[in-house]
Amino acid sequence: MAILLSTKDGTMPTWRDALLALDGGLDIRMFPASGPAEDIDVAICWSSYDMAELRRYPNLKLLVSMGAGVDHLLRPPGPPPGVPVARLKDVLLTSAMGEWVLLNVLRFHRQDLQYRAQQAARIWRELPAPETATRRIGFLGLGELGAHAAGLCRVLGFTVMGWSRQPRRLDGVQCFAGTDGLDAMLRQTDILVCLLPLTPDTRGVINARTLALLPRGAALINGARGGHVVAQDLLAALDSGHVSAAALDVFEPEPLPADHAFWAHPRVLVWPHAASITIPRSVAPQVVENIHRLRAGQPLINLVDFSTGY
Ligand code: NDP
Ligand code: OXD
Repeated sequence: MAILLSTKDGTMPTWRDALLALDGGLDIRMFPASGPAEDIDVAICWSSYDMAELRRYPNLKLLVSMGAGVDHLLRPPGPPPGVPVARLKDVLLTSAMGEWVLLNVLRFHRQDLQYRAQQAARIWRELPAPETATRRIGFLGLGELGAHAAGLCRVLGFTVMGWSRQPRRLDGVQCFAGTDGLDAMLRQTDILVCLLPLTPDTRGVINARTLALLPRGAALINGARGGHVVAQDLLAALDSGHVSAAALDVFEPEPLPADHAFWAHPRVLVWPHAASITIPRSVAPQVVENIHRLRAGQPLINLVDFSTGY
């Protein structure tokens, strides 16, 4: 039994060492040196991996995402039939996303883009300072990341709302669900934060229709996946002034092409999918636990529900 590791460039040895530190007996093969195909029972992959390749391993029993998202593993051709997929849930992943969301919420709330533009023009001018409680932050997605980031915004005193698939109850957060709930939340959202998984239901959720529901001057923060945003619709909303600014960490495709309008847009903050980066030593315990559970015939943890896609 062996583990196939295929990670982002350069991180493979770090992943291998983090797993071996917990169980020195693991047989870890770093792609493409996978050895005999029959040996592989677990594959740990990121989006650069060619999923069709997985069909080569007849004894594959578990596929592990190297991130919280699993859209890269589920899109066609998807995992081989019958092979479950595990995602990562990790305190450092969650807290780093919280920091990134807060950074951008505060930039927009405190009009940092306007002050930077004033600085470039050497303009000394005080802008109106809205109270925190009057700033309404709407979260798309109230899962591991969304619920945590919403909690941070609440602690700072913002008015916080959130939208999920199933109705949720979160302390101090006004919760919405379903299509009607989405529209109702958007109509009162000054800063929209997307932390949804990318699924057939959520692809393109930020589009001309939904952006138009936001109050004029609202801002967008997308830390989820590029496929959630219809880029041309966002650019049109930015150019018309309906959307005042956007902080974007994720794009479709990635890397963001050099000639894409987002790069040079004065009111778009571009990040290179770095809002929250998986730290192998932090996530290794849950991966090793799943490997042990699999081989002992025990129930696996953090499994993806194929019926919802996350
Ligand atoms: P979770 O699975 O824990 O939470 C997903 C949330 O989205 C849940 O609240 C879920 O609703 C909601 N949701 C899913 N589908 C729908 C829908 N159709 N309508 C309304 N709500 C929906 O995910 P995480 O919080 O862990 O992660 C979210 C995403 O963040 C990841 O999938 C990944 O794409 C992205 N990510 C980005 C990173 C980066 O660095 N940029 C790093 C890590 C993750 P319900 O509560 O009802 O289930
Ligand atoms: C993730 C990511 O899904 O890094 O964890 O985007």
